[in-house]
Amino acid sequence: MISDGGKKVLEDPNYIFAKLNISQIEHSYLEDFLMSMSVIRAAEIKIAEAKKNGLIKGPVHLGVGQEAIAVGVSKNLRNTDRIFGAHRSHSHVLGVDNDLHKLFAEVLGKNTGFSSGMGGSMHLASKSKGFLGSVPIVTGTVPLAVGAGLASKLQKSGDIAISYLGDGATEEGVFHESLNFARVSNIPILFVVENNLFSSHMHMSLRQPLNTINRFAKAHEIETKLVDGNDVVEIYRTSSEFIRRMRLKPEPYLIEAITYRWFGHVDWREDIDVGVARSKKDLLNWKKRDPIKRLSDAMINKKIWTIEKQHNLDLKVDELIHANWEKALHDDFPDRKSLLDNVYKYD
Ligand SMILES: Cc1ncc(C[n+]2csc(CCOP(=O)(O)OP(=O)(O)O)c2C)c(N)n1
Ligand SMILES: [Mg+2]
Repeated sequence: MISDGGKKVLEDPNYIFAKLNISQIEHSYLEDFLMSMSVIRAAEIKIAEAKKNGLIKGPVHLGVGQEAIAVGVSKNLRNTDRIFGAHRSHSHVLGVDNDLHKLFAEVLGKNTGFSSGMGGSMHLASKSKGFLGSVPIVTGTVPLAVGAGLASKLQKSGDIAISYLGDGATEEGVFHESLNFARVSNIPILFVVENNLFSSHMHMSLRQPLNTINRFAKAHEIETKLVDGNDVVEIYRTSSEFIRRMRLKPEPYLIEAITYRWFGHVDWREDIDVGVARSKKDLLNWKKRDPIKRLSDAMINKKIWTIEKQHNLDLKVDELIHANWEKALHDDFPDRKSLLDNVYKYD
């Protein structure tokens, strides 16, 4: 656990969060982080609104509040890396492929989507950018990512694998098998655990003796770091260092990023399926730890950003969302005859 003066820990909603340390990071990187997080946030809010209005048929798992993690990690990745997500993966795919039109088309079931409209929110893929897939089966992609990392090692390409997973996913047996195999085989894989403290409606405290999970990495002799998941710079720095080392010498690493989702487990309501140990007050406290505002504030404080620039960025994001949403809305649904295409096949 990371302590704050010995009193509060990161996973405590009352934690008095540290100011972002943005020194020694290129300004262009900081602006990129701000832009990417803002686009992901706005895209998910658009999806929430469309789900509420009945435009989206399938379930959507939104990661509003958790944007810093994928954005910080993705900055270190290249198209030939092998990235896997899960059921809450809009940020994971947008982190490496900012094609909003394809995401919107996919959740609307249109044939121009990331998965030709056949998968919806929980089956995203963008092979050309290295995002090899996301599926709703909790922990289902973790061993696949290990295998993909092993392939990179055998090919001596210097490419790595990324496995994004939640705290709940660490409670499946295959997660532990994956850690063990990755360790004994020295596989270049970075496990990125987004610990938002909930598995569906259940708080960590009802499922585990501790609210953090990095002890599982330590048990398998995997180097790990517990980070503030709402601090994009800390995530970038930590993943950057681990990934630099992995490319030189294949080895697994694990980042545990403590965060919180603003919406309920699924769909647009803040209060649905949130279960025990999530009060309005906790949510409000976590919103104060907004990763986007924290970065913007830190940049304004350092006089490398202004309120006006922030306003212009917000306008630009709104335009992007609007244009891509309208385009996706007008696209076609897949032809009925194509419904069995791509079943049991990945091009
Ligand atoms: C194997 C399996 N078991 C249960 C479920 C139902 N389920 C879907 S998401 C979820 C919670 C996962 O929690 P976590 O891994 O922490 O991810 P988060 O939703 O918090 O992002 C559960 C139990 C499932 N999809 N797959
Ligand atoms: Mg979780």
